[in-house]
Amino acid sequence: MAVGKFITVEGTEGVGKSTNIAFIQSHLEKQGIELVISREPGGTPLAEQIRGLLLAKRSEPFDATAELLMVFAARAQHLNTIILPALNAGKWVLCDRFTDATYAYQGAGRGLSLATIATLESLVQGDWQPDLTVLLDIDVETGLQRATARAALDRFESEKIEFFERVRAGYKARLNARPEKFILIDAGRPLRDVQANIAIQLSGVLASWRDKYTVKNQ
Ligand code: Z5A
Repeated sequence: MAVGKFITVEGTEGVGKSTNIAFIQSHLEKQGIELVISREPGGTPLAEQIRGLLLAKRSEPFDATAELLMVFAARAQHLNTIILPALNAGKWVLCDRFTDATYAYQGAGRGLSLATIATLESLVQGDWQPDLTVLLDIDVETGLQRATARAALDRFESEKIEFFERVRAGYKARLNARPEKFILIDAGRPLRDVQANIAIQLSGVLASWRDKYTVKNQ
């Protein structure tokens, strides 16, 4: 049986990942693709507990290396108990954030060594990578306005604007290093335009994969 595809969705705060994951899910399911939706950090009960620790505001300063190790601990659990079994069963996995977020937040945002991140990535994933990453891009101020209007801010969302500028630049660096892996979407536009753009670009990628993926009842 063909293994499924692994698609990730990335971007800075308030960029509309949750909203557009629902749209991508509907787009893929209409093609008969069996899909697992998940997220990072999280995706399993244990990894969701780590997520809770990572996102909670606390008085004790959070050491950046401890944060990095917890992100990868959650990822190892998620990858080996949810993502890889689903892909090996021929399902596709659509995931809200993955390792590009670590390069952007812990690398560019916190200033941790990219070489250290690459070492942990290799430990957890080997050379395995997502098949496609949908990068939603928005200017930081607009994104933060959306996030603030939506709900109370968590520990990451409470960072200063300079942090999110570095994160955004970190994502752009990932895109520039491997553009063939990404779809870049201007997420600052009205939702209808954003989703029309996603549909066009995603359809192009699906067409290029057409003879290689598994659909229900095949
Ligand atoms: N993190 C990390 O540091 N390192 C890692 O390796 C990983 C993660 C994997 C939790 O992630 C945190 O973990 C994250 C980085 C860190 N930082 N934070 N915070 P998360 O992905 O769960 O958290 P999030 O960024 O807050 O994601 P979210 O909840 O999915 O929010 P969103 O992307 O902004 O999506 P949204 O809720 O769909 O959109 C926000 C609002 O904007 C909402 O009211 C929408 O209705 C609205 N919206 C969406 N699109 C539009 C358009 N086009 N126009 C107008 N309004 C819109």
